[in-house]
Amino acid sequence: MKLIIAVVQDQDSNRLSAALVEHNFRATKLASTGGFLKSGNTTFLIGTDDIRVDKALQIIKDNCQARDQLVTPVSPMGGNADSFVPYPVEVEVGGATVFVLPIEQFHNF
Ligand code: 2BA
Repeated sequence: MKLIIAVVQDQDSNRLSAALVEHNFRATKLASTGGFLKSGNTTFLIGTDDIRVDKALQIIKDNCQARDQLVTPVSPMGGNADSFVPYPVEVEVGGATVFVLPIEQFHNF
């Protein structure tokens, strides 16, 4: 058995949730925050049999899209901030960041 941890954008979370249910996957959604952008994202915990991992990854891939997001850098620490112009920088936020972990034990009491 494996635990899939998938960090996805909030905009994709409902669609992904529905697709997982439709394909009979069990999942838990957690509200999370990206360390870099400090904006909300959604983390899915999906416990599944080894043979269904590829199917789950395909569903995640099909339902999550990469998007560009503008980030405005904070002013520099120290030095003269008068000449600092905080130009927004565009970063591409991935469709999904996925980790697949082995599960030692699974209990559903
Ligand atoms: P954030 O940390 O808010 O990152 C959002 C996007 O900002 C990233 O997209 C990446 O394109 C960019 N970024 C992140 N750190 C950066 C840095 N130090 N310098 C320049 N650009 C940077 P993704 O890589 O697709 O990540 C989307 C979200 O997935 C992340 O949101 C974070 O919540 C999670 N994530 C990504 N990699 C992770 C990891 N290794 N461990 C845990 N969570 C991760």
